[in-house]
Amino acid sequence: MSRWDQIFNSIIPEPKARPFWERSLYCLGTVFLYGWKLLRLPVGYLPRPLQGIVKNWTPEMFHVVIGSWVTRAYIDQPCRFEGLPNNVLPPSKVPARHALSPEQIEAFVRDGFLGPLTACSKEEAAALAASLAKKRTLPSENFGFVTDRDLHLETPEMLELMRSPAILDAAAQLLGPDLMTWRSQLFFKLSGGREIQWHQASTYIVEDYLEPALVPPNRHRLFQLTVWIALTPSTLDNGCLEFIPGTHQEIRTIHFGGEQGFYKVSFELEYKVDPAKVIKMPMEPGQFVIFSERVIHGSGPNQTDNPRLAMNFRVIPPYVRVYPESNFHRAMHMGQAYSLEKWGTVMLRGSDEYGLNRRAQTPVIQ
Ligand SMILES: O=C(O)CCC(=O)C(=O)O
Repeated sequence: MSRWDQIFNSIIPEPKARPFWERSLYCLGTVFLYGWKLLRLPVGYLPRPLQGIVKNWTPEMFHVVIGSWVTRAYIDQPCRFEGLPNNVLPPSKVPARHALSPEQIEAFVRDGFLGPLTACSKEEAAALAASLAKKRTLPSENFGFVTDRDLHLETPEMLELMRSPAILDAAAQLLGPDLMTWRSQLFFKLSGGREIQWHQASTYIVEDYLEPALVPPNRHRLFQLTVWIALTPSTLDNGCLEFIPGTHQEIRTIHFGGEQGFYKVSFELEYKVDPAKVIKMPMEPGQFVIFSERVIHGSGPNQTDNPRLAMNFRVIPPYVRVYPESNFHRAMHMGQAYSLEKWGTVMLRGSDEYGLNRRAQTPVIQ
């Protein structure tokens, strides 16, 4: 990334409450960029980070930011849920022990999540938890700094679990037979660890408000699944995952500020939660849940003396482009920026007829 682009990248504001004068400047800038988009002026004249806004923000995204004088925004590129892809694998094509029942598939379409199911034994989960606990304290071989992101690219036993047939056969019945992963993350919530507030995502433009990490052919069809695996017991007291069923139908707005904060940024989802509708999902080590990242989800604080250790990974069909034309990805909520030089997707199941995405070159996974 050029120095010039870096400067523009750094002035894109992370979500938080701001004084009126600052919001006014950002509002004027946003009006300017929306005008550029409406007049269809060539984006090539703009610095690269600003090109991202003009190209990737939808009119609704501009309206909310400008109309609220930069106090609100969409949490991600707006979309509605139009159902599963056409090529999902029928249950008869996977071993009977991994076949989802019609009720399970219907529940996923209705609620946006499915689980818990079982991927591996408690002992296997505990062994992986122990090795990842060490690994996450060292600088990542791919990114060069300590991070919970994408450690599957350098941890064969993590990738082995991600390739477990129980997980991939279930995912294939919701997303189709050909599956790759583009990202993983550890969620190690230590004793006293904070809640993760309600959130949702779709193409992950929420991470830098410039470039979506994922570009599917149709944003409204399901094009990604999150698989979240418990590596230690995940309980009501230590902050198990929580979902609000049916909320994957649309992407909501946020307002900046708020008490809780979302990792290192500060916003609150504009959704009035009815506690009676919240589904809490305790899990045993080795169990997993599959969900659409669009369903509103979060987790409570860890009020126990033991850590709640978990990992997730994101699954896509190979027709979804990942980080197109980027060699750098900034996640403002993590306060981290990742060079994509050594990053790549990893095929998990089936084949890739499209060849749209770079494959990881890490020797460990060849
Ligand atoms: O592990 C958690 O508490 C939150 C996980 C999450 O938000 C996710 O997997 O998308």
